[in-house]
Amino acid sequence: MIHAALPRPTRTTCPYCGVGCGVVVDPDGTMRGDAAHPANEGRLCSKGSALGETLGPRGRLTHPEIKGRRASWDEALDLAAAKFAEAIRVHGPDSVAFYGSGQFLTEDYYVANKLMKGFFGSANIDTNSRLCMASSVAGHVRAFGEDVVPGCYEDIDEADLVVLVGSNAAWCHPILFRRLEAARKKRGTRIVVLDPRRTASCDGADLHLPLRAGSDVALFNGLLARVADSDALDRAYIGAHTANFDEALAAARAEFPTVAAVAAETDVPAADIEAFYRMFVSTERVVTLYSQGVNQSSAGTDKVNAIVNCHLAAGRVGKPGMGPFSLTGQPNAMGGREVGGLANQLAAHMSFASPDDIDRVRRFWNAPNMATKPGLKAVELFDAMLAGKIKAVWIAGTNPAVSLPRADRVRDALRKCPFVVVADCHANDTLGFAHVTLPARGWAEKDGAVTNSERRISRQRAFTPPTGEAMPDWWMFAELGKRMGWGDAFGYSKPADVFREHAALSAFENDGARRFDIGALADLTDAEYEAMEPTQWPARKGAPAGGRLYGDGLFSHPDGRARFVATPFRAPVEKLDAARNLTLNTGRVRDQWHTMTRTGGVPRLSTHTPEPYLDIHPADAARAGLADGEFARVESRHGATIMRARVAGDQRPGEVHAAMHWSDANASTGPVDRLVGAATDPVSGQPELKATAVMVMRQPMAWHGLLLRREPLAELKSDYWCRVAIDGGFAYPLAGIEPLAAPGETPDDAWVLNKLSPLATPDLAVYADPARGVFRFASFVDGALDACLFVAREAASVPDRDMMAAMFAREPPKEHRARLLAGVPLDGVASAGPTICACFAVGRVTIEEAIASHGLTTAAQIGEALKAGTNCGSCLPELEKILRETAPAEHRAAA
Ligand SMILES: Nc1nc2c(c(=O)[nH]1)N[C@H]1C(S)=C(S)[C@@H](COP(=O)(O)OP(=O)(O)OC[C@H]3O[C@@H](n4cnc5c(=O)[nH]c(N)nc54)[C@H](O)[C@@H]3O)O[C@H]1N2
Ligand SMILES: Nc1nc2c(c(=O)[nH]1)N[C@H]1C(S)=C(S)[C@@H](COP(=O)(O)OP(=O)(O)OC[C@H]3O[C@@H](n4cnc5c(=O)[nH]c(N)nc54)[C@H](O)[C@@H]3O)O[C@H]1N2
Ligand code: SF4
Ligand SMILES: [Mo]
Repeated sequence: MIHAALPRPTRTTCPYCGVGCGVVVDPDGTMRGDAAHPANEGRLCSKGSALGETLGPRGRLTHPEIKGRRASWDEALDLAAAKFAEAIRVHGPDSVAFYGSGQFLTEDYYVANKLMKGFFGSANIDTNSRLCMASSVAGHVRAFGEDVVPGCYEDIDEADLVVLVGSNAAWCHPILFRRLEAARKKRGTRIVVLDPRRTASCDGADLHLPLRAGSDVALFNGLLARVADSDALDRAYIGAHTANFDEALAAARAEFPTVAAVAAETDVPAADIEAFYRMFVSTERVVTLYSQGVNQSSAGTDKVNAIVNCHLAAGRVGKPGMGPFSLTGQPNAMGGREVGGLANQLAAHMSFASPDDIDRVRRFWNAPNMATKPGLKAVELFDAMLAGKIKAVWIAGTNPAVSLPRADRVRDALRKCPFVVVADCHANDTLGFAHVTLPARGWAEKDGAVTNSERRISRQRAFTPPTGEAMPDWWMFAELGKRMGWGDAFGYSKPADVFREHAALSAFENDGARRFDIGALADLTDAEYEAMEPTQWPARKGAPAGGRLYGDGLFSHPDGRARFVATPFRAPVEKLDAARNLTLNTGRVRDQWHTMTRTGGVPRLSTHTPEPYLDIHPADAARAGLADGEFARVESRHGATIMRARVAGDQRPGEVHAAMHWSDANASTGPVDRLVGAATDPVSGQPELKATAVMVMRQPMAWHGLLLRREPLAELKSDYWCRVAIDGGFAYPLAGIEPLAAPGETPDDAWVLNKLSPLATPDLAVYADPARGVFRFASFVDGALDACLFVAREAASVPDRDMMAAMFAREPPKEHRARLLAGVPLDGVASAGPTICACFAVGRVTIEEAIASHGLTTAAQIGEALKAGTNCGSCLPELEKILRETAPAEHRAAA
């Protein structure tokens, strides 16, 4: 455990999802939810609870490097300044770019945006928010005239119906989902989930519509027509506060005159659609929560507007318990939008579409080279790089070699770029393409501000000394600016300096036209900034801060009216054909964060979903001849990989799903984005990450294996491998396509060892049964187990991973080698099965045994018996599911 360097508890904010939970770090390093933070009132989810285990030196970058050689900060930054200056001088400002992140703090983001747009003279700064929030931003601007989320978290507490669209909040926004569950208990809030997959968020929902990928617009167009035909239609509101209703309704009706037409497009039974429409129409307090199933689509902006249209038609925006509510992904996705950190935004909710706005920002910054037009959006940016048009790029806080679609093409682009700077805390796949690498301070080391999904600004506060020579991103960008000759504009000495300027810009010549106004924070003293409590915007000088927006029906468009937008239905861009007959959907698992640079090494977060699975419906699996646990070769137009199949009815037939988390650093599968297509939404530029046409074939394997080691390996000579963090080391499930020996020959242990060669130790115990093709090795250092390897022709002859991991954790002495090689558990070691409760490390087998032996029937009883589910509650949906699945038949019939 890392000890905090401060004598008092530090109040900070969780660096993962957009819920934005407050965290308290005690001087002894223990962490707990901040009871005084309005987002979480003391709770943390499984990832938040394991934050302490993500800290430490493993994998951290400690000093700047130039082409792999250690360099000083001065040397590295001078080189970067010279290269950016030269590119701008020779090729113009649009030949350089920044690619940043919603995991920047607001101060990092502000300085980067100011440098690019005000001083370089280009708007080529884009961020991973293009892959995340861009469609919501564009939808808000179209409908409201400004990128504003009207509601607050209290609306979830006060709603009678919550519609989750393309959101697996149970796993991705767990603490908010807890609030929804609490509302359900308290006021009977009903829940409808619209998601092609049956996810953990469906457990306990009143209705799940497993709609065809990409068909949301059809469903909401149908709903608009239904609202128009019902008492829910608010004619007075539409007349007083909106425009374009008739056009939008006519377009919706023309395409989807009947529920049957909607059913045909969405592939959901008409009766279920009817049920959803009835609930929506008859419930005034409706919140529609949406996330990446909406945004990451070639029709993402239309999906947002189709949803907003329905809320506007019923006059349900910005009022208690009602409204469209876009959930932000990253901890500071919202802060990035405040500073205007996307290529098509200006700053502080101002727009390139307005010459007055451009001039206003120019004057405020005293900018010598103000950009006057939008820059390249992420997918276009990397295309331009591949075309040789980008001469220098600075990448920070994101891992595009893994997270951008068509990842191989992105890697080609990076290879082609003459000068690449990567600033990161950890080694990652993108780092391999850098000419200059810069060590960034991480969460525990860094001060600044983040804004969550409900517009609440919270302080992130440092509580440990920096690792090595690591520095914060705002400092790096400011140093770059200074070295390029703009010392006055970038003379910040601390985050508070940057924050005050950001707040002042938000209020600059802002007569109320821009709802984003935090002028009340522009004069904070350093001490006040240090002590700042979570503050919801707007926070205008002299006015009370926070609350809902647009409840008065006055929107940000110049005429004060919201806009209905006609949203003709468009299907996903990649079409299926005879070969590529399945749609690949991608997303997240409960306990991993993005490309796993932070969560991937934590045992407690690795057992819930240990491997990069391909989820597939039994009917599609049968067609491919695939059984559960076997391997599948998955091919798209952009790439191919081999994954382990997980066959389950949670998938829609015709659609498969894989997680976005794994990379070359931790699995042979590499990033799923190698397969994913890059069709973009025409308005937002957000890529369609959830609908790529793929073919899936069974991949026979000639052998299977399992390797356990104390230290991780960079690479393994095995057609399939992945790294699973376990207590005391790492486990690697393995499989190979080539037989262990040539036809007619018998394999031997030397061959096996030579091929995989991961056990370099003289003290080796070997068990070999060449005839059966079974080989087992255990290597010892100082008389204790250091590594072991099991290889066999048949998967069934490889011992169980969880059981072996439990054994490995005990560091068994050499006396036990016979049992080890036999794969027989040591006394008292049993597999607990996949981890369900990450907080108390309780496995599924343990839970099932407790249910059976004590006759448990509720999650609360499981909590009493095993503590499972009693801390963060992230696993409660899964506990309920296990209870249902293990309930005696007569109970199930009654339920
Ligand atoms: N555990 C965990 N939590 C996270 C993150 C993480 O890495 N790990 N990342 C954070 C970030 S940055 C983000 S952006 C959020 C994302 O949070 P979510 O958006 O909830 O997560 P995803 O799994 O990407 O996608 C959500 C759902 O969209 C569904 N979907 C796919 N296509 C469609 C469609 O056409 N229509 C509809 N209606 N649904 C569809 C998928 O099946 C999936 O269940 O999570 C945040 N929280
Ligand atoms: N197929 C598919 N692809 C997707 C998605 C999907 O659903 N499907 N989701 C998309 C979405 S919504 C998102 S948000 C992206 C996320 O994708 P990425 O942003 O690429 O993922 P991360 O792993 O969070 O990368 C963050 C990097 O920043 C580093 N880092 C952390 N803190 C700091 C800091 O303060 N400063 C610096 N300089 N570095 C830091 C981390 O070590 C890590 O290497 O992926 C997108 N890609
Ligand atoms: S819900 Fe979990 S991941 Fe999200 S901010 Fe809260 S503790 Fe962090
Ligand atoms: Mo995201």
